[in-house]
Amino acid sequence: TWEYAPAPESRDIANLKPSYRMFLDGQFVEGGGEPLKSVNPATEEVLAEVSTAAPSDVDKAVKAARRAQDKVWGRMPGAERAKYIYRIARMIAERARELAVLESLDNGKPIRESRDVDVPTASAHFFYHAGWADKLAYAGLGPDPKPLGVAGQVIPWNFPLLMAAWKIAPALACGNTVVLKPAETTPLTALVLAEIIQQADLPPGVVNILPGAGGVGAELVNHAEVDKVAFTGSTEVGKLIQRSVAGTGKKLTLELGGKAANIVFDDAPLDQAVEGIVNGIFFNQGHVCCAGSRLLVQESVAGELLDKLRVRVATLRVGDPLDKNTDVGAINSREQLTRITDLVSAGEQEGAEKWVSPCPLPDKGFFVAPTVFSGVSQAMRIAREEIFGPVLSVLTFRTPDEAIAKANNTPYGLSAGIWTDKGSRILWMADRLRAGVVWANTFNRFDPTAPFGGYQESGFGREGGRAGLEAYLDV
Ligand code: TXE
Repeated sequence: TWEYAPAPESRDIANLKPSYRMFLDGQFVEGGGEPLKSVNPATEEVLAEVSTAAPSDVDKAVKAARRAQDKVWGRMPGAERAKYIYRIARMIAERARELAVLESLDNGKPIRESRDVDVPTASAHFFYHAGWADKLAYAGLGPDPKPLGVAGQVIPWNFPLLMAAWKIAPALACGNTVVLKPAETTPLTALVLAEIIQQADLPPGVVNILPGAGGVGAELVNHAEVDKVAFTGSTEVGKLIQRSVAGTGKKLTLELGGKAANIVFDDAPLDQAVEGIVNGIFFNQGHVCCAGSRLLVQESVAGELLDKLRVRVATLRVGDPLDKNTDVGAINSREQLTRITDLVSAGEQEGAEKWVSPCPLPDKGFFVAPTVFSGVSQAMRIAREEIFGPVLSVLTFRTPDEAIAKANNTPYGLSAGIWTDKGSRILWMADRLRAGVVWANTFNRFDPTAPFGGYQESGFGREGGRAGLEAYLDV
């Protein structure tokens, strides 16, 4: 047991307003849709009322983006665009504390993560792409690549500000304009980003941010004047979008779910591996598309590793996202909580052995204690389906070939991890793993210079790195 330290990060820092309006053609305006209430998942209290877009607002935003692309942004020299993008990057960094606290309030993630990962990485993404804006001739696509036009972008709730940065920064660097829809449960930091974009003096219409539920997303991706669709979210909705844009000539990139294998060999430094496993599945409450949700451990060290893992996981503190000592925050919504608990019940019914961290949980809010299932077989739902919560499924293997077969036995293919002392084995494994990202002796590392994206049902297209520019350019 332990005492919770009083939250040193006051929620006042978030500069929370009672209501937020959408950002359309350079102005904050009331949308024609039914306002939504953004809820703090750690307390279940309403944080703010947020205006949402009606279909006519989507149309206005796309038309504003079209005008801005044709007349201003698409004609501006790259070096000029870079100045605006650098300004956004700097302003995110200047307002880092405010953004971090607001993100933790709206999403439920621990302040340490929003402060050390989400916000700085969002800023880094703008810095990195600003550098590309005048160097697109070196993107590898030909000497004079052109922007695609208007990008319709739909993002999820697990990294609200960071996903907005991943989508907006490359689009702008390449000369496209943007209409972005944040997720309905986490619209607040995207709207502060809109404020930053307005204060950075971007020409009206270059970026438009329209909150709303899935219907607004559908309206946006199906708008005839959208040239490029970028989606991050569930595989189910990704497939829907893929069908709906088929035959339209729109370009599409999808970043969908995952069921990553984190593979530990008997020669791995086990204590270091334990830290990587914990980071792999409990970072951001497991609401991570590339989460290391399947631990594959070599049979000879499975017992020892599991003992160490349980001891470590039992020290994780679950609770107030604004407390700097918190390791695991709140589940983002009641719907997600239900999805997680349903899959945990399925794991029990299918006969896996469940171990739950004995940590105390707050009385209010949406929380799940870190859970580890051992004795998991490949056919079980907890080995096949994305749980998107702090729940780890442990399987074993004997040989590297068996590890590869089990790791690749999934319709997904976003990421994987390998823990071993042998460099040659890392390369041998990485070559055979069907995953867009393979981490070796580490996990969940993100950098704007590295392309990120999936194989198979995890989607297609890359975000970040030079490869990411392809999603927003044509020759
Ligand atoms: O996702 P949705 P949900 C997975 C994760 C989670 C499950 C469901 O397993 O448990 O998906 O989450 C918008 N046209 N991931 O229901 O619905 C929606 O408004 C256009 C993994 O929250 O896909 C939101 O902005 N847009 C994932 C966004 O899509 C539509 C992250 C994502 O919501 C739409 C999130 C439609 N028809 C969930 N319907 C990852 N890869 O990281 C909804 N949306």
